[in-house]
Amino acid sequence: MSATEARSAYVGSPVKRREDEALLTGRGTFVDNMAPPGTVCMVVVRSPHAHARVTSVDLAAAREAEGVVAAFSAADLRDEWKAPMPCAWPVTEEMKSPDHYPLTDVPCYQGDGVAVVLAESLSQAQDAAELVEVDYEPLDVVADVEKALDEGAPLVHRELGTNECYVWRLDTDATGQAIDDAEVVVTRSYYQPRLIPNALEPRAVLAVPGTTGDVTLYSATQVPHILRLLSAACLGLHETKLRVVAPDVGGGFGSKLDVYAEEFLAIALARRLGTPVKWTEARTENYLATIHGRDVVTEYTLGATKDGAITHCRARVKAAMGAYLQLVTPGIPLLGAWIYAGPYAIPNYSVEFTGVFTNTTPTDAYRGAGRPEATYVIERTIDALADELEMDRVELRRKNFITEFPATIGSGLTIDSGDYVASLDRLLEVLDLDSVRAEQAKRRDNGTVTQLGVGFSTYNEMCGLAPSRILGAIRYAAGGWDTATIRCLPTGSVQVVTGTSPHGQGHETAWAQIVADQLGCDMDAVEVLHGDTSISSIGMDTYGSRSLPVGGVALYNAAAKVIDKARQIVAHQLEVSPDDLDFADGTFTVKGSPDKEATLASVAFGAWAAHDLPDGMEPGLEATAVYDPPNFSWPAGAHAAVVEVDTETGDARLIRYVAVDDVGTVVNPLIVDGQVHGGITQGIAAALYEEGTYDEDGNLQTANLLSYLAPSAAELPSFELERTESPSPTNPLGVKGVGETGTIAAAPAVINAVLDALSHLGVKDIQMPATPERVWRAIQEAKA
Ligand code: MCN
Repeated sequence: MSATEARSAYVGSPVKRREDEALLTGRGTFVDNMAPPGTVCMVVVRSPHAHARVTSVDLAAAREAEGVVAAFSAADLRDEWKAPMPCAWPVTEEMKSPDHYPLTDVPCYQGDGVAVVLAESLSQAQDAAELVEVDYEPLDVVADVEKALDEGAPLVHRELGTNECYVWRLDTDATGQAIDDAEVVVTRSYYQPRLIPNALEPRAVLAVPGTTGDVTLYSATQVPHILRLLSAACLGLHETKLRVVAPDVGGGFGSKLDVYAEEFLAIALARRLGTPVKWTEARTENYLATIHGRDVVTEYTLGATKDGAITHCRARVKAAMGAYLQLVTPGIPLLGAWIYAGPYAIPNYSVEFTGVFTNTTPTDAYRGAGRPEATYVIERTIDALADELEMDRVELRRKNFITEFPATIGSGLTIDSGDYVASLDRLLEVLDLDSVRAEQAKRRDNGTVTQLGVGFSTYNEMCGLAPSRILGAIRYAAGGWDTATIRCLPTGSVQVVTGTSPHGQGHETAWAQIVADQLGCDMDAVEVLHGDTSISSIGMDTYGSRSLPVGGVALYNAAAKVIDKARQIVAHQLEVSPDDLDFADGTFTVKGSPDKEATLASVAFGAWAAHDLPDGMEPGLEATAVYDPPNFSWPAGAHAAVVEVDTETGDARLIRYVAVDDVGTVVNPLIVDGQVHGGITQGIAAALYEEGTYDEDGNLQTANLLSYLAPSAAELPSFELERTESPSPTNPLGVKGVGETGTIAAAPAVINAVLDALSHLGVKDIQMPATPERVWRAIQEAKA
């Protein structure tokens, strides 16, 4: 065992999350619970119109109301903004990007902010906001992603002259020759509806002004580092004058990977008024003014030989941007752009994305971001191709799997490792497909009202965002590295500072597992600090299932540096060569003289006291590592859903869900299971329940939890989870990300199962979510 190899006492063990006791006993620290003296509450007055020109804002009555401290219109605050709200991913040079400010006098979606009111209490601010009189001149609206591209459609931003934001292509078959030559071609169109993230804790911000023009911003954010950088730029502040703290954050699922108007407003107004300013989102505001996901139309084609070798895939994607470009809006569809061939060896590859403005809430990252969109169309179309070829759906998948790794795929990237056949085999074993098919056949023969269906989804994905040079090549403004510092304190305790920013993923536990194994100490001795830019001053935060494959590897490398420095110190003190030292379980021993030893804790004390260090060595036992991954992380797996469909009412119920995932080496199986549970649930939600809809006037029809059906545990069976393990050769931990796998895989498995249950009735397509009404209509149409 080399000095830096983990001894695997904690890594791989289902250690309970150290975060949970405080959270489960109500002792978490959430932004809305904070109330420094003098805090005033902010309420944003939002446009009821999806598109309008504000002709006047009368704040007089609001300003007179009890408890009101101040009220401002967009015009009042214009000088606060030194730059528009940022979009960090201009995906093409020609991309159209409208100016976007925290308040506007031309609201472009329902919920766009037009004024703010600040009062001593929240209820006073809410009451006063009702007194703000805004006159609107309504403008024409387009809320539908396809209609927005029609000739003569209303323009979301007249000054841009078009609703087309960008067109982006990746084409290895520009002539379409492979499709022309294919013996069998299947083309299908799909709409993947708008999804509205529902974090347990809504967004919340508290800006506290300091005495030197500085501000501390507490925010329920996934990205304190990015938030500090971009707020400073937008407000014209030195970055050093802004401290951003993400305390306990109750989930985000991508929606808090953003910088929002309310964050900029709170900072600007705290500075202006000299008092802390707090804003907490109401649930309906969450629906209106926090980013949404998906809203994508895709035409997808597979070309194959008659015996089922897939030769070509082609995707034409129209993706709604909503009314503005938030932090990474235009790049989200592209996050799937390299995996439209899925886990299959398809040589010819062609994808084209059109970003489209509509008068709707901006879209951005929502769990899976771009990859669920790709997996859905591939896995639906694979089933259609199998039917066309009269081949078994599972066997068509198996026949086309990539089997040799590393594998350079049609889109040009290289998948580091995997064993897709192993995951599928294990799935079939756990599922016991023969008995499911036997029960299905029995019900079909009997004409039972409740029919049975089984659906598959074999997927791979790219996460672990990301190699910086690739991000640069695709025009993303930042890098994809991350950082960690490990500080051995003189008492033998260990402080870890990470650039990641957990908001439900359990990094405090998993990071302590990794470090304790490497340094050979007790997990309880390891403290993990994060989410405060004054403690962790640089970092790239948490999203894109990157924290373990990037931040966790930085941690591993920092621990290796600490051990190296300690080795130099021990070698000096024991008067041996560093190469003569072994390190295991936190102790250095001299090869051949096991009685000569030094513990890492004693070295930490010696390095702190600094009485006897090698010449020129700095005191202290501490190291920082910055890790830029050489490749993405490539998890994969095979999922199956079994559903019962009531053919009279259209009610589709999931009765089994089996998932076999391969996320490389697993640090904490308990956390990984939890991540997969949550991810699958969000995929099932898209398949059967959730859909954000607008009417033609751009009114959000699903603006609360009564009309937007987020499922609970009661709607779901117990998931049957299994794993195969293909360690990643690109990082020393062998890990791949897991945060999004379930969401990426689940939706097509469920819809394929619903269609399988009804295939004997002639039903070939049902749009997500497969609500009872949609299923019932599909059955009636097939009968007609
Ligand atoms: N892990 C592990 N072994 C692996 C892979 C991961 O033990 N081989 C553990 C990690 O140590 C970490 C957790 O699983 O504790 C997730 O790791 P990773 O896949 O690196 O993902 P991130 O930590 O970067 O989290 C982001 C990811 C994303 S993109 C979304 S969206 C999402 C998700 O995590 N949002 C979540 N999971 C969420 N979970 C909660 N509770 N709340 C959210 O908002």
